Amino acid sequence: MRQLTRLTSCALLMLGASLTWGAESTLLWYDKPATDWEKEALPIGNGRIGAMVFGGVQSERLQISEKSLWTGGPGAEGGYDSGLPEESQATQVGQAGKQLLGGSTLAPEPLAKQLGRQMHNYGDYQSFGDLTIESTGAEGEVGGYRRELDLATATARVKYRQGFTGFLRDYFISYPDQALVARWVSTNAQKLRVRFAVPDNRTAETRVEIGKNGGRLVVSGALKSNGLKYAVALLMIPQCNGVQADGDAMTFDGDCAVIFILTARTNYRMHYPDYRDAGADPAADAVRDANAAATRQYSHLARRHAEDYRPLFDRVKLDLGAPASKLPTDQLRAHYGSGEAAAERALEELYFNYGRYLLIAASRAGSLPANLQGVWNDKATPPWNADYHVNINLQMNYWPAEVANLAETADPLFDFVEHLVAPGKLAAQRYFGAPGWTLFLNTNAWGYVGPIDWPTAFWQPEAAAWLAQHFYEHYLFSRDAQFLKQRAWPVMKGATEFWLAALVTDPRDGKLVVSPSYSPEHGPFTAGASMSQQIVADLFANCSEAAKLVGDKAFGKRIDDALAKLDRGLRIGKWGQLQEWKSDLDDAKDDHRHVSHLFALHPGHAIDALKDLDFAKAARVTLDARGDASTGWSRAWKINFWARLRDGDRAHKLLAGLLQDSTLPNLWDTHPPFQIDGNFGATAGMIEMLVQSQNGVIDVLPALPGSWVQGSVHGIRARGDVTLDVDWDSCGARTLQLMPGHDGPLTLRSPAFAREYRLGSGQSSRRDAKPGAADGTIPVNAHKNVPVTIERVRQCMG
Ligand code: FUC
Repeated sequence: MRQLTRLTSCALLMLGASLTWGAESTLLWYDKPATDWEKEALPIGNGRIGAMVFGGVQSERLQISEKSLWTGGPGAEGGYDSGLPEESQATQVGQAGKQLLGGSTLAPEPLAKQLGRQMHNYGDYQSFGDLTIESTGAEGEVGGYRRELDLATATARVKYRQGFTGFLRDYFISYPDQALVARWVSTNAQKLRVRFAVPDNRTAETRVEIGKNGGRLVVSGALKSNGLKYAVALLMIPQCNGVQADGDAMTFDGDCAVIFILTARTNYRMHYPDYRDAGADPAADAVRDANAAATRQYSHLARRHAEDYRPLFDRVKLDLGAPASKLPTDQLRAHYGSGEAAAERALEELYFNYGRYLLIAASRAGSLPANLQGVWNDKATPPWNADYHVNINLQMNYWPAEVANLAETADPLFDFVEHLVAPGKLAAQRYFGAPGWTLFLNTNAWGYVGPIDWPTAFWQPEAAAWLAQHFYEHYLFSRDAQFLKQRAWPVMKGATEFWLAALVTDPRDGKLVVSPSYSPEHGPFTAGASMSQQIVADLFANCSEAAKLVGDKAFGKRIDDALAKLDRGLRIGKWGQLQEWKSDLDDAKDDHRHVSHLFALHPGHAIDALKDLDFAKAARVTLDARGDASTGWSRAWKINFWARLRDGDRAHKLLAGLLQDSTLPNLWDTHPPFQIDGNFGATAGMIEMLVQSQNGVIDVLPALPGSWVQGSVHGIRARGDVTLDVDWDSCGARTLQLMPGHDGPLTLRSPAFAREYRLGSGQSSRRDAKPGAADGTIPVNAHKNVPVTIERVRQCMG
């Protein structure tokens, strides 16, 4: 820990304001400290632990979160039932379903009264507390202030001068060491006081111990709500002597760098129904983590963090040709839309990189998935409990995972969904008398699977089917047969078993429909709303393919029989729109944010814009009617829709709207309030503009906007276990490189390769000219790990 000498720190600081650690496209920076948690503070995280860094001068605040610290659930006074009634509701659900068959509608309120349930001990995601470090050593004017979030190294930094003293502070949260690490360096003596404050909804005991290498502060206790135990351990390790205890705080007065290590643990376990790790002692666990981290020097901790993070982040690179901008990020964002192309491209690159950064920071193996706020929360009662909404939001969080080459970040989602199957089976039984599993609108850290009582949203039994899509998509991208058999298949089969039993025959046309069915947050209740049918069709189609792959013929036959009778939820209505309901009820003046009846376009793929021309046209009519302005996640979804419709300029217009109207100065998406799904949905949408692969063809630059005149993207994943690099100019794709992970045929497509292209494979630089198809389709016989290069022959005249 004693590596960084005064001299080095001095040298670093003398480089002053001109020192830039990262490229513009991977650097958020500001010229003043944050005062607003939601809009200004900067997020760092390792999936399980999150921190918001304010960058204060005299008083630094790091607000800490840990994914499993939830109130409610088992242990809460009055008990917990996962949202499930003791008595079966299957008869009532069946009757409501029958009532709707034939085309009637029902208002949501009476059904919510009958089938909805008040959330009981649902709980809220909690703040872990606030680390405050006061620095009183220096006096005089503050100058050269800069606060950064370096996405390339996942490190937040603060630097400034005060009087004649320079300060430099670094913060990162290490996944391999499960610890927040901070380093405070100054060119003169530092006088610091550090404490950790927890909210008052928990018991708290603070212990401060001073040892020969520094001080240790441990705060531990239990949530009053449910007895969940928590602990935070903070080590203060200066490179020289000088730590003292001061009540519940530690102080330091000395002339050297100071390292802080903060760890956090609870006794939560993601396991239905107990959700407790009986053997865990969070205080001992947090101290163990901290002591283990402290055996390494700061430079070693930083290297281990970089070695873990960089291989994930560096897999993808987007270059939109933006020169470096001189503007701080908040100004860059505020200027967006003023017509300065270079600055706009710069923000787009940065926003794209930020989405990938946020996913790595909010979702790593071994903890809960990214919730509505990722891993960051400063409130006791956050909006929507900072939970897992499963009628779009949780799914959207994971849209970039596969395409942005970050499949590992979906691990927590898979673990979480697998653990929902057990309570989800009870939900299927109690509400439908059906086998398999399901859940409704929302869930929490405690496996909540019942409906709530919010009339316009509570009924969403398609959630399990929608979540199952992520498992099959993971197989399509990875072609990992073991994952398919061992993890995807049980989840998919269970979700399918539920719908095989729960679908009913519609007397209007003899088709199988969902009833009661409720188009998300936008009813009325009907039989066979389009979204319900499209999600079930997507599940059945995936499950039918998977049945062949895992060799479950009997089940495959049952699915195929049902698929033949299933209403696919695709109809064109009287004003040319894609219908939201089976009856033509759509109002052309309606601008509701949910456009769930376009599920078949994205994230489903039943509508192929090049083949299903009528449905694609109807989807356009619907999107035009709904308009572009909306809440954050809704705009993000629309980027994906327009990309799938192959309209790059319109997709870009949506992205521009999101950046202008639904993005905060720290580049977080705002609904409002802050909701992280929009960041992830837009990142995925930008990739959909560049590469698509959902219909058996790897489509290169399917929705390139005119404003992305030239650029390149590296490391994008396509279905079939393929990694792609593309670069383009104003005439479209120029070179395409692909690295297949499996042997077998692939089909690529780009109009730039129409009629003639050059193809080379392996390490050879020879590229043979080939006659191409009129539509730019290219068949490739891929060999595992043998790169393929395709080049445009036609010269670009500008
Ligand atoms: C869905 C949306 C809301 C909000 C909530 C968290 O219910 O309809 O707009 O995003 O999730």
